[in-house]
Amino acid sequence: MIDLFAEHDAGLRSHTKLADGAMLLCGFARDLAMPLLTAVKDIAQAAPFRQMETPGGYCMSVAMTNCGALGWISDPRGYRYTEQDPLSGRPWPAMPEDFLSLANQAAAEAGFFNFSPDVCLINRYVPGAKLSLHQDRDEVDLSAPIVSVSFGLPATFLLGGLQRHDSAMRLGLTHGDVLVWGGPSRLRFHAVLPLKAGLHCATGACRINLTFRQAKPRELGR
Ligand code: MD3
Ligand code: FE
Repeated sequence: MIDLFAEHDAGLRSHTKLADGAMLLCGFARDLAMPLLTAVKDIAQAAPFRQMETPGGYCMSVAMTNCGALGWISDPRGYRYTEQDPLSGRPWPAMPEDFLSLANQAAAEAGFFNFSPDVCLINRYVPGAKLSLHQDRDEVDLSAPIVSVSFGLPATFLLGGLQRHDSAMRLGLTHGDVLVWGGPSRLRFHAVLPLKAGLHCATGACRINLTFRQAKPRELGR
């Protein structure tokens, strides 16, 4: 039988190079949404989403939690990675196998092999929540890429340059989209515009973003 949707489906999974080292994999994680979002629910039972305080004294509009050997946190003392969730004093929940393999496959698809993240930062956006223009530079080994997976409500993304005031490209991110950036794009500035209200069948009234990073230096011989 002829699959009338094959071409359409392939179109929804196209890969787009955004810049040197920056790749958009449209719909790459779509088929994994249900198991991954179920895992997010379990992680959030052990390590609840919370709005962190910035060193400048603001409360972040995005709610965050982590899984993996390390987790990213912000508090009045600064940004850093910790082995324990400061809310409970316990280690962050383990990173599920399907998180790891998705991140590794997406990185490989973009030309970064053997990506083995030790952190998955989980961001939850409700309407109005945003991330201001920033660089991801709290990681020791900047040679590893970052993989970002979007679920639920769509968001508008700004992809800037290596200088804060460089012009930025506007990008729509929808359910199942995966971004990989590394190499010469690893330190690009980026931002997420305030989320628009809506409902998505997979997440309800929010957007969930998984950001996979290698925060610690890789051990020799691994
Ligand atoms: C840079 N979170 O947590 S992808 C973060 O949507 C963060 O929640 C984003 O930025 C979010 O620090 C995840 C951000 C991103 C995407 C593509 C890029 C940054 C990029 C491409 C090149 C350079
Ligand atoms: Fe970032």
